[in-house]
Amino acid sequence: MIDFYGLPTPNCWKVTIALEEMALDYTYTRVDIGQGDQFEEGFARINPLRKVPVIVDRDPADAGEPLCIVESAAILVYLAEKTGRLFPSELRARSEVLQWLMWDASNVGEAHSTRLAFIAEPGSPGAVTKEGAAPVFAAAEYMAGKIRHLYEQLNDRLAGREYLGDEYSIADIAAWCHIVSHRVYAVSDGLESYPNLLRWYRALRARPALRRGFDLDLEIFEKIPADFRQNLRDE
Ligand SMILES: N[C@@H](CCC(=O)N[C@@H](CS)C(=O)NCC(=O)O)C(=O)O
Repeated sequence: MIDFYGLPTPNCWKVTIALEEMALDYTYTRVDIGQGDQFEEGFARINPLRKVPVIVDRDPADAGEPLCIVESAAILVYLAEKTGRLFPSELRARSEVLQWLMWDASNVGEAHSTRLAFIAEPGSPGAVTKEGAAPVFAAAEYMAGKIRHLYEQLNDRLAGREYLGDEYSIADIAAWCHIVSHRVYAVSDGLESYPNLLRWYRALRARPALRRGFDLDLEIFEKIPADFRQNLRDE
């Protein structure tokens, strides 16, 4: 059994989608970062970095104490190695998946959250401050340029291929979870300018296990502003 701590955010969907794709049993504990749950002492003992997602594997392969893992890319690799799924074993194929996973981990999440921080009205999801600091449009535009470049890189990679690696893998899950938010970040109304990316995005969205992972905690999701929610759930 895996204990998963998080809430509906791109980095957390990576984990719930992988858990669903790999058919692993898991519990869910909501950590409401909007309410400051990540700063509670109980949670800090699980993750001193005070971020989600976190998993605790109560049945690790070494049969030892429960094992706690943080950082979404590290969690994806851990789950893939535990199950032997969605991460090829052949040297070159494995290296390619790892490269795209690292490409995602080191570029995509931060670019998106920084862009959102600069466009969000104070107090709205993703805003840097609950009150005070106004949107900073020059910085937001700079980050939009960076994100468009990342979309172009994905679009180029996906020309003539179905997935980032040879087969569907943890690298696709990681990247998809940020691309699903393209409207929220107001970088693009749709993905029509990136036809390969759009085809891949839609094909993955049709996977039942991915949809189950993406449906994480719809109850809290209902509490975020309707336009924000709609921008995420629109097909
Ligand atoms: N690099 C980390 C990023 C984790 C992260 O930024 N998590 C956000 C939610 S998606 C968080 O916990 N934010 C709370 C905070 O920064 O106080 C990962 O990939 O897991």
